[in-house]
Amino acid sequence: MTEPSPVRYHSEGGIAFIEIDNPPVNALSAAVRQGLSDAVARLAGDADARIAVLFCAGRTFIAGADISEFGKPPVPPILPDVVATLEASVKPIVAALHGTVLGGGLEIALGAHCRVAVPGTRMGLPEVTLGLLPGAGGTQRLPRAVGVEAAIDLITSGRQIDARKALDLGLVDALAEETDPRAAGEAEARRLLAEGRAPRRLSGVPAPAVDADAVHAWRAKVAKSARGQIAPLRALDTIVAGLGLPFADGMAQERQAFTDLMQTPERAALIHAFFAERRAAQQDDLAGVDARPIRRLGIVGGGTMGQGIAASALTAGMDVTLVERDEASAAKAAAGIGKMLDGAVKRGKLDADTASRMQSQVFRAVTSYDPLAQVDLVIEAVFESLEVKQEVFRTLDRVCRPGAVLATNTSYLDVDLIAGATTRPQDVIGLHFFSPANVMRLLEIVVAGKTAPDVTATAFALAKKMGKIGVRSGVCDGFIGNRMMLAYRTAADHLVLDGASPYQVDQAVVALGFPMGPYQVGDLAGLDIGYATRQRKAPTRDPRERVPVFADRLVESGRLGRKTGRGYYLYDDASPQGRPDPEMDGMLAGLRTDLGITPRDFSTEEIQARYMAAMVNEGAKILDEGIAARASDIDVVLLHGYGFPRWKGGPMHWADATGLDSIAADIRRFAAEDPYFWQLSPLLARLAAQGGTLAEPKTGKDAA
Ligand code: 3H9
Repeated sequence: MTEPSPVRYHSEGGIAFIEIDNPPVNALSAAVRQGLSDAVARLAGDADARIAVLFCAGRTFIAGADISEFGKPPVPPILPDVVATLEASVKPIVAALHGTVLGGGLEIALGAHCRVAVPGTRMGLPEVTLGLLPGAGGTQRLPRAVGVEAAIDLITSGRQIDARKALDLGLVDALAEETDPRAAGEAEARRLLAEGRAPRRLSGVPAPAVDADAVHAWRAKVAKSARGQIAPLRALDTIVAGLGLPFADGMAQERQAFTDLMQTPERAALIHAFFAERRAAQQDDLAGVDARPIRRLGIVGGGTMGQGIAASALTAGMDVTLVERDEASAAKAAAGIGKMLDGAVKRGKLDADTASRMQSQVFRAVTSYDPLAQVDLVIEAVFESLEVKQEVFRTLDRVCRPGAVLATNTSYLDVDLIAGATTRPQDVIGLHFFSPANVMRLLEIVVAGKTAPDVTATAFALAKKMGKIGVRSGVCDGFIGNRMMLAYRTAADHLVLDGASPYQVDQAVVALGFPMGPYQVGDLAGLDIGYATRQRKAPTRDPRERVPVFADRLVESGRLGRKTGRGYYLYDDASPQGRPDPEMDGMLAGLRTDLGITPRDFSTEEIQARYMAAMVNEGAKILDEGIAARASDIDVVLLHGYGFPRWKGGPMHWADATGLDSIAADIRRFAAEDPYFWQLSPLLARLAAQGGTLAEPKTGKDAA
């Protein structure tokens, strides 16, 4: 039996209605492409129809090509041909837009002869965010619709614009007042019929003139912001080259560029990241488990983290009660949250009235735990000490209603031990937000030994409600992200002990695509935090563990990082982002002499190999121990919490793409010098030997 087409055709009153119904986002699968071509052919022969309305069922107009088809052989009809067929129609076609009109969806709309958008429609060409460029005429038709500069801006940034902006640019012809796309399209079609308007084809519009200076400036700008990515520059070149060519030739070179980019590792990595983010929320063991209702949120602790969580929850429409220890701290927290909401207003994320209503009506800062008796979920965000947190949880256990979810925002501590302080460990879970919590999208959901399934489901529901990406982690020191960070930071410290300068390490890491190196991050966070942890762990430290004595010396001489104007770097008015300290080399040389270390030279490649190997090795251990359920979850954590370059897909994807055998060989080589730190993950060793991948590790049983 053949599947019904996802494209329906129906005509009445002189108008043909072409409706795409391909949930969830009307992506342009092979069946949709075929259905659209068939519909245009039918329109040509339909004696009753003089014009057509193209619209979509469900929550959005077409959100693009079907990404899941990428990397596979293309199935005809290919999208550029479908757009050409649509544009060639002798009867006008009105595209009626709603939801998010993206990528190939916008290219289809550009092939139509008129575009009308309902309120709330957003549109863009996000292909560069997937390592591609618009490959169905977007680089050729968009400049003809909106001009060269606006087209370069939209295509090389991949950003979305709203319908009002689209109207101003000339990307849409009209804004509808009604929200139903079919009705909006019909009204527009009737207007065009009354005017007797012929189809207006963008391919027939003369290409706008190119201003060489402006293009030069754009190139410099894109090269800077695209750092490490090839698609944005290729897109820019494709737009500009097309302007000097006949339309068909412009299309041919766009196709070539699209096909070239499709073969790149950046495209594979970016699409991996796209699906990894969505897969993180899929939890097979929670199928059919209902989340508990969460409307009212409690927060204990109004420091930077508590404030960020509060602002994020308020923006998500939740009612928030924040507990602080005294009036002054409560007032300070409230003021901090007010500032964050004002920032959201300035960035256009929130309107001013809503922000002020949130602060006066749905938010309260209190100094007693009693109001927490009303909340559905409470997040503890106090000082990172097990004793302090256990005390908070004993109080929450006394105060909160049965069934309330009790969450800790600890970033390292044992959630089982925190849950053990209550009489209801099944209600306790870790919710590790990242700072600033009102901006960072990552949320590690730490499921403890006794956490009930519906509590885990509630945590995922909360992440979704707050617009965050929840990633599940088991309990271990530092969970997924901080445990991995400790590993690669340690590898960096060993490099510095053995002869590299912190600046050389930072540069090598930035060259990999991270926004900052580990010592720049250290200066920003404050060097006293790591120092305190090292002091605490000193009595139980394994004697084989190498200590970054240089970091201790910095702190002991009062150099705590940016906040004191000196850390690894020097900070002053002339160099607010920091500049290398000329005394650093001398300090390190003296220290190596004291420790009896003969310094060695490390190349950039060697630094990068060690940094990445430490990260991958720890990730493989995390996967093997079941702390993370899948490699892609680890990638999402590093991409969204630790600045891992998105166009490399995350450390696990990077490792699979690089080859596990070469990484395992590197680790064995490093282990010859330091067998304690460089203990090869058994999973990595096995996969390397079998030619397997971390993305699909065979379990012990399968592998046998
Ligand atoms: C392109 O168009 C190339 C052309 O220029 C040239 C071609 C020749 N394909 O995000 P959500 C799935 S490149 C396949 O959770 P939201 C998604 O995986 C494309 N599947 O919802 C998820 O599945 P599941 C340019 C897709 O409401 C489900 O839909 N377009 C696609 O938060 C719901 O997605 C883009 O880059 C797709 N194109 O956000 C747009 N899109 O339920 C990419 C989504 O199994 N998409 N899915 O996990 C988006 O930005 C968001 O999905 C959107 C909805 C804003 C549309």
